[in-house]
Order: sequence, then structure tokens, then C-alpha cells
Amino acid sequence: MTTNAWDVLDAEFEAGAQGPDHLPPETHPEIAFAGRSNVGKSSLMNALMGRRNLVRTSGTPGCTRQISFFGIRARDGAEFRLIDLPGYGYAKRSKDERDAWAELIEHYLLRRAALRAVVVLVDVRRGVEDKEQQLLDFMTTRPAPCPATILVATKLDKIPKSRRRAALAAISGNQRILGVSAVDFEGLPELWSVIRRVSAPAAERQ
Ligand SMILES: Nc1nc2c(ncn2[C@@H]2O[C@H](COP(=O)(O)OP(=O)(O)OP(=O)(O)O)[C@@H](O)[C@H]2O)c(=O)[nH]1
Ligand SMILES: [Mg+2]
Repeated sequence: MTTNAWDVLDAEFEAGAQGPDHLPPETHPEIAFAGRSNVGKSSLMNALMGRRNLVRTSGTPGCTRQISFFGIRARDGAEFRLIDLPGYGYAKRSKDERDAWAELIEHYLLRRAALRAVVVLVDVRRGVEDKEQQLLDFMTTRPAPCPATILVATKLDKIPKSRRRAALAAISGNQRILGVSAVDFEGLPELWSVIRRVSAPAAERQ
């Protein structure tokens, strides 16, 4: 059984935006996935949506070149969107290309009123590096309402079970962190319940 077969009734690709002018209307709460290229954003989204290949993944860093919008309909009728952001930190792109992406992502993260939370992904073996810290700091500069940031360590399956807890503690310091794996689905129910909570209407969120 796929991880969220019990909760995701329907998941579909809705729109792709390659520039700030192409963003779709803000019809539903949005949860965005951000992190460096190859960290596992698209794989995690597929696992969460219970779909193997809805979001394109690749062993080649820099695979995701646009902001992709996926519409979710849950069994209880809740509707929200998961957003796949292009990965940053992929050195092989030209500077112009990187600048255009940074502009698009910054525009989205700063201006999108529907944005409820940003899932910031780090590789459990690398932890929070400069780029991730910049992203976490950047999100605090956003004018209210400030979206939540959810720190998530991916590829947990790459380290032995006995070392996972210590590895997560070493990454997070005082912040809350969730460890996940898109391969063995570890941590996905916990992350899913956080996503459900932040995407719920304000009155239901507590
Ligand atoms: N072992 C393991 N491999 C993973 C996991 N998640 C992703 N991968 C692998 O990591 C590689 C990159 O995954 P993607 O999901 O395409 O990464 P991305 O962050 O979307 O990359 P960009 O689109 O380039 O920004 C692929 O080869 C995946 O199979 C995981 O939890 N465990
Ligand atoms: Mg991707």
C-alpha cells in the first residue's frame, strides 16, 4: 500500500510556472517544498501523495526547472496544494539561469498569500548548511502572515536505524526536525499530519 492511500483521495498536477507572471490563481492553501538540488523534494512529494511518478524525479541534479503545483483532495474533503520548487545550489547552470530561478523562487516565497508553510529539506548526512540557513532566515523576513517553516531531514534510510536519532538531534539544535525517507516511508505519517494541520482553515488549526 502506498503511504497516503488512506487520506489522499485525489492528487493531480495543476500548473507549472517558469516565471512570476505564470503563477496560477491562489485558490487553495499551499505548502511548498524547498531545498538544494537532489535532496529529494520531488521524491518526497510523490511518497506523500501516494503516487510513484506524479512528480518527475531524477538522479541528475537540477531536474526540476519550474514551480509545479499539485492539487490534493483528501478523503475528508479538504483541498490544498503541494508545491515543488526548483532546487538551488546546482553549480552547472549559467549565472543568468540561476538568477532567474532565484528571482522566481523569492517572488513566490515572499509574495504568495496562499503560502501556509515551507518544508525546508536537508539531507540527513549533510544537515543545515549555509544555503539552508539563508532560506530559513529569508523566510523570517517575509511580511505577515508569515508562513511556517518545517525543517525536514531526508534520506533517513541512508543511515543505520541506531544512529538516526542522534543524527537528527545534531542537525536541529533547538529547532523541531522531522526525519523522513521516500524509500521506506519512515516519518511520512508525522509530516503528513503537520501538513494537514497547517493547511487547515485557521479555526481548525490549533
Ligand atoms: N535513498 C534515498 N534516496 C532518495 C530519497 N529521496 C530521493 N532520493 C533519490 O535522490 C535523487 C534525487 O531525488 P529528487 O526527488 O529528484 O530530488 P529533488 O530535490 O527533487 O531534485 P531537483 O529536482 O534537482 O531539485 C533520486 O535519485 C532519488 O531516487 C530517499 O528518501 N532515500
Ligand atoms: Mg525535483
